[in-house]
Amino acid sequence: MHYLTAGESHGPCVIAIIDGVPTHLRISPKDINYELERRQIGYGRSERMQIEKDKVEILSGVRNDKTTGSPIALLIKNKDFSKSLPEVNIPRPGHADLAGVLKFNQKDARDILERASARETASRVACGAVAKVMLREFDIKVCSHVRQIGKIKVTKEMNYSKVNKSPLMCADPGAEKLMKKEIDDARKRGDTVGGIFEVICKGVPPGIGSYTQWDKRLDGRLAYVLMSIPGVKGVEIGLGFSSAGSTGSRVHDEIFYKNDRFYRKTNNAGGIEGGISNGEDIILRAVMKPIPTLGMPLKSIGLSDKLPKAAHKERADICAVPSCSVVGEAVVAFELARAMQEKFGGDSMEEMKRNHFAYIKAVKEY
Ligand code: EPS
Repeated sequence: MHYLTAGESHGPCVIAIIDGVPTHLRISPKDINYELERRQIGYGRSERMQIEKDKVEILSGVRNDKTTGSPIALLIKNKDFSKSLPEVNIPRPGHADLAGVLKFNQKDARDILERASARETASRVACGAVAKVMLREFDIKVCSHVRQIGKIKVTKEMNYSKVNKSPLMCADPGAEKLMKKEIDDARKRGDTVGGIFEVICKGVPPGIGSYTQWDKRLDGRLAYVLMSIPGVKGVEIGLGFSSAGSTGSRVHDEIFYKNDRFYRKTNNAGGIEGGISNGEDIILRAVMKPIPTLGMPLKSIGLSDKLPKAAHKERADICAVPSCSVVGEAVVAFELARAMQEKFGGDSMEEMKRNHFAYIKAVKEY
């Protein structure tokens, strides 16, 4: 299974093509629209989110609400479509503008930023929605929540099952209030804020991914897809960076056995050992940097005259961490579905489920 996306931020639409989805997966536009709508929530987004009301059109690969095995083409129209967009000649520090014009030999950074825009993540969420429906058939759930915005952190372990009701995807109402203030203050200063979100995968069987080759390691694959989201600058799994200051005896999760199942009382490994899922929840965290388009722009240089100028300024988000969290779920769900398909194979859902069932039985009888 893999996908490609196309489309620009202010072009007519964004598109995705998913190849390799098994037949007979029941999928409807409703499943995809639900996730698209979740991506559009968020305190701190720009007015653009009031304009767009993302809805998918399934153009191919699905008949009578079931996948046919053919490539699935998905289309989301942009309401804020414009044929005449102003040129951008002063690159924004932190954006793709400068590196992009140098790489592609462009004079107008508009040709860079229209595709580098995080608008593209709408297509990824559509693909992730298909993957989520597929994973559900194996009782696997992928969810997420926001742990930090600016300086404000969620410090306690919270019940994040109702996080969808929060405009910041935050499970801690006390922290959420302070996070909103952090965003409001940044807006007043002409500044932006970033944060940290956490993606959790529940119900993943042991044995997904492999240590046998570098590019088969599940931790590497999931970190890659998270790092591929615009603005993401770091990823950790389980205890992650804080394991550096600890010791082996405190970090590693001791092994127990009950009711035909190996299990752990801790999950510092974040559900992955040796590049393979170990049957515990997979826990990933990613850092999104503050948005680079600032109301009080940083110093830059004009592309044509090479003179010092304030960086380009336009309508932008103050904080997009909650949306990024939903995108994180999508890319993780897709990569996990891909790894599941590699493990269990199958051109139809029936075949894949048969193989999955037999494997789970063998693991229990081990
Ligand atoms: C983005 C800039 C803003 C965001 C956009 C990503 O768009 P605009 O330039 O039209 O105000 O709203 O995100 C989306 C459109 C979206 O759907 O998430 C950027 O420069 O990356």
